[in-house]
Amino acid sequence: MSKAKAQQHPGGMIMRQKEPVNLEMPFGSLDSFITPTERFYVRSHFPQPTIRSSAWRLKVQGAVDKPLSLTLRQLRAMPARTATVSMECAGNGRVFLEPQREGAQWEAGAVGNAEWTGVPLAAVLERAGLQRSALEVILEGADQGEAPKAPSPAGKIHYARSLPLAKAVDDVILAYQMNGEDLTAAHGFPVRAVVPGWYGTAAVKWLSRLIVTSEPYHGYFQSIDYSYWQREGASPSLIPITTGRVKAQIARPESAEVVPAGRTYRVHGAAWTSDAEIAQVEVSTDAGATWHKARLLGESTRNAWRLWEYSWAVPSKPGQTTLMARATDSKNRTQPAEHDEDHGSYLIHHWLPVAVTIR
Ligand SMILES: Nc1nc2c(c(=O)[nH]1)N[C@H]1C(S)=C(S)[C@@H](COP(=O)(O)O)O[C@H]1N2
Ligand SMILES: [Mo]
Repeated sequence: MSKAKAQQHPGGMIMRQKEPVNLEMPFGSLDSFITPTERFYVRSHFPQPTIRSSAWRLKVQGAVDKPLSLTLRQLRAMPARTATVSMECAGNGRVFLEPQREGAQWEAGAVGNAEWTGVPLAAVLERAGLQRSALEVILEGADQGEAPKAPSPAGKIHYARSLPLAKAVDDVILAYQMNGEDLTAAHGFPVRAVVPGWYGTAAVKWLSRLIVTSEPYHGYFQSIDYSYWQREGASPSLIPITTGRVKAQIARPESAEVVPAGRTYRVHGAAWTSDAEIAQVEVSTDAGATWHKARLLGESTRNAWRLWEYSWAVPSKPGQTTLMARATDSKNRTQPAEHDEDHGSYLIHHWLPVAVTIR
């Protein structure tokens, strides 16, 4: 594992990249349903833009009757909604792939759960008046840079990502608060999108423009990057990463932890899925040979994670063993034993191993 290579950030976060700054939560430190903002992972592709709230505008353009240019004050004056929503980077867990893949070597901490407050995207679109041809809404961030992978467009591009209209008007929030405080610069000040049940890639930060299109959008961050192969019969088709996959992660014990022999150990972690409830979490303490039901904690909140625990009667005989967790949701979707190679270095939700020493 890349643990030794990774640097510790002053805030107790693991630094995956210095510029632009990319930070991972040490997942072993999970101890609350809501991830404190300073422990919420940061994933940024381009340098963080500096935005003065007085100068900021949200432009709404394209297939709308009335293009808008909203100030932050105008946006904040609209009826607000608050929702607790988990967000996972589609590359979370990449370090577990073999052979090793290009990209940030995330362990288990590119995921978090926060309370977001903002304006429903539907309300803003309604104010602009959608034209009948409207098909998708492109969310564009103020950050920009050169796209890293070929084929790439010439010059600098903004981070941008589209949503089908049905999702855009369903439950997407244009959030200006996270955990009851104004968004921090790293998490998208002054406004970001929150897209419940979808991977983080669609949750555009530093939102500056909404473009309603009548044609499908094939931007860099949903084609060259953040896409995967879906099999239609025998013919794979490249599609953008959208909805999250059911997944459980163990927070403790951590990889390489020494667990006391002959005692009870509280194995615990979190599990999440997309537009369904977590129905069950199981834990294996013998590398996937046998499974035991974990206890789900708290209440189920749609598109937020669910914490869980399992009391492990640790054998009295010293040795090595591997723990795994797997979740199943109310739509009967569960985690695969192996990573699906058609998903490349994304959508990593197979049974992740946690190797420990019993002593
Ligand atoms: N403008 C902009 N929005 C962005 C990104 C970005 O680089 N620029 N990264 C995306 C990705 S890949 C993820 S996983 C989430 C991470 O959000 P966070 O940094 O608040 O955790 O933001 C998304 N929104
Ligand atoms: Mo991401």
